[in-house]
Amino acid sequence: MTAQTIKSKAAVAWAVGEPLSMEIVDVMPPQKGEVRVKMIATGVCHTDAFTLSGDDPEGIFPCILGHEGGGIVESIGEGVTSVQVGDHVIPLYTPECGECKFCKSGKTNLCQKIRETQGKGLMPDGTTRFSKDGVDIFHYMGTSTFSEYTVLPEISLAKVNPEAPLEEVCLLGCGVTTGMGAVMNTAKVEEGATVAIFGMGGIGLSAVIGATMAKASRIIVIDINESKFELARKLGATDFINPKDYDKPIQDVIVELTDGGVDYSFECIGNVNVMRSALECCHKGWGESVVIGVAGAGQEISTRPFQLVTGRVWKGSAFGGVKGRSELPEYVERYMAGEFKLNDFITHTMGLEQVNDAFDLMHEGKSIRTVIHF
Ligand code: NAD
Ligand code: AHE
Ligand code: ZN
Ligand code: ZN
Repeated sequence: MTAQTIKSKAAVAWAVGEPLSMEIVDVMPPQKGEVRVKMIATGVCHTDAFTLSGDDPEGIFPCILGHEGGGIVESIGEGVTSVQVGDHVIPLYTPECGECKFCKSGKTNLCQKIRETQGKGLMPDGTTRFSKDGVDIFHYMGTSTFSEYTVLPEISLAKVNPEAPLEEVCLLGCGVTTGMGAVMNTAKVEEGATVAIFGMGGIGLSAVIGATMAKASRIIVIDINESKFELARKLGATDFINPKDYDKPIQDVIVELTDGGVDYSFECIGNVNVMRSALECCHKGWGESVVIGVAGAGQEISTRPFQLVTGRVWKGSAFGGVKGRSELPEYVERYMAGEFKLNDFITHTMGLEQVNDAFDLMHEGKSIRTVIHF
């Protein structure tokens, strides 16, 4: 039977800075090459709050936020062959078409096939599938997981093991994959290396998991909220630094502590001053710093070029360098095999109606991840 427009519960961001509003929206059937997914669960990531705050140059309203989901295929559009109704899927804000210059390069996970329309809050044909009383509502990051039903391009879905609990593996749709992948794929941290990780939210804590798996000899974690250190310790962090305890630049503290600096550092906050500290705490000659945090519109990073001339390397990482369709299912399998846990991260669960509370908990530093259950 051909799919019809359906009514869906959704948390709509009508305007910058306003609380999300619970609405019943219309969700059109999936068009050619698209898939409609019934969401089962979604995490709330700092990037959702970042876009809602107005700091995201690509923020476009009204929209339906959310990009860390897990769901089940409800219907498929014309020509869709790689998933079928009933498949369990994780939405991908970094799709994988397999045929664009980026996908073929073997050098990046940043598929560009639909990047332009995705950045404008639209499906690849330039239109939206969401509306309320005839008013169009934009997509977000190509995923819009804060809706009971959402529509995505086929290339933006990873098909995963149906045995995996979607209420947990949804976190692999962003945070956990991003942190682990940045350590393992982007930096390729090796056994015995020293590591500094700035920011102990979902991303930084996942980087701790990655560094522990890589058998780093020292994992130094830095946060201004010391309540985050307990879980960091449990996941394998060895040293804990609150910058507020020092009256000198934190990079100097780390350089002294590590006989010249760390081999690798990761910025998981989105603060350009911390990005500088993260670079400058790296060892002369070889230290590498990876920017993961997303900074607001108009902000820029700076350092003395001498820092780079003398061998430090500054890099960035999106979605942990992971190619979603071909590599994410393997992360799910590794989770199923018990290589890492996800429920440590889930400090709160709630219904979509409470999603604004999830943002409050994040801003108050009280949550790691809130998972919304539909
Ligand atoms: P979060 O809010 O859960 O965690 C941020 C942590 O940083 C908190 O523990 C906070 O106390 C700490 N912090 C804040 N200011 C600090 C400072 N000056 N010094 C030390 N610690 C400080 O956020 P999250 O969900 O873990 O996301 C972290 C960042 O990563 C955000 O900028 C987010 O947008 C970005 N992100 C990037 C990618 C990517 O692919 N590059 C993916 C996901 C998230
Ligand atoms: N739209 C913003 C940048 C936002 C951003 O950097 N997004 C990350 C993912 S954050 C997930 O929580 C990303 O992967 N970016 C790569 C991409 O292609 O968007 C801006 O500055 O315009
Ligand atoms: Zn995210
Ligand atoms: Zn591609």
